[in-house]
Amino acid sequence: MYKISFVIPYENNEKLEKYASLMSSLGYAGVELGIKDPGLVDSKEIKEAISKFDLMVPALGTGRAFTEDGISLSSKEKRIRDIAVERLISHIELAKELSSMVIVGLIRGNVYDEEGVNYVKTLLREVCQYGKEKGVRILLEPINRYEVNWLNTIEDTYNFIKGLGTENLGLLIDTFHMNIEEPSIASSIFRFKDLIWHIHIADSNRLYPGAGHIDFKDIFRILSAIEYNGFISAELINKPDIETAITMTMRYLNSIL
Ligand code: LER
Ligand code: MN
Repeated sequence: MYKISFVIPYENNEKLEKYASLMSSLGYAGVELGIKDPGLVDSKEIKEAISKFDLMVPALGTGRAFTEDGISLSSKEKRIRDIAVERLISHIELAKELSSMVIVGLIRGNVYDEEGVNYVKTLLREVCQYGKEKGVRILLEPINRYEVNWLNTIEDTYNFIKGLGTENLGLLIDTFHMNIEEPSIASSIFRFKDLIWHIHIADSNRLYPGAGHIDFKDIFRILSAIEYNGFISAELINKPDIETAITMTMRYLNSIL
């Protein structure tokens, strides 16, 4: 039995409750939230909404700070790097309330030189230390080359994490990115299994699983072999609409699991 969740961009509780109600009726165990600025949301309200439907929040996504506000840990501007750290710290505060992990994906930013890499190393260590004090784990996500220019493969990201020497930083792997970057999805999962703490699924076209050509049966075979017991969270382009994406994802997973 896998714990399945679904990623939604958090806007307000009305929408959260609407989607959470559908998810819970379909057998989802969690809802993953993409939050631009946790300073602008009420953790109690979110907690109330998700507990009504008996859902967990396995992880909080932080990428909207990058895509919508241009904020990153690798920025040349100290002011922007400071804001990125502040955002991640406030995500950690919220994650503590919701018993979630915090995702570092696009918010790491692009790097063009050693200085950029060093900014991310130093700041990520600080953020992880803060997470450790709060009992919150952080996830670093390999993302494909068309969205960010480094840490594209699981191997590179794994080595980067090991090099940092942190205890509470693990891998979030995403089938959409793996389909582009990994030489073999199954062998990458197998090789780096000890740090895989969270999984995003989407098909090759970023639509719901079953809408493209990723071999999910093969992926689930390897997840079963490594006894993966974390969440599997669908992170999709929600077309034709979010209700259909939520429904079709579970329908497809039920048909192959
Ligand atoms: C974030 O989890 C991700 O996978 C990126 O593609 C952001 O869009
Ligand atoms: Mn992802």
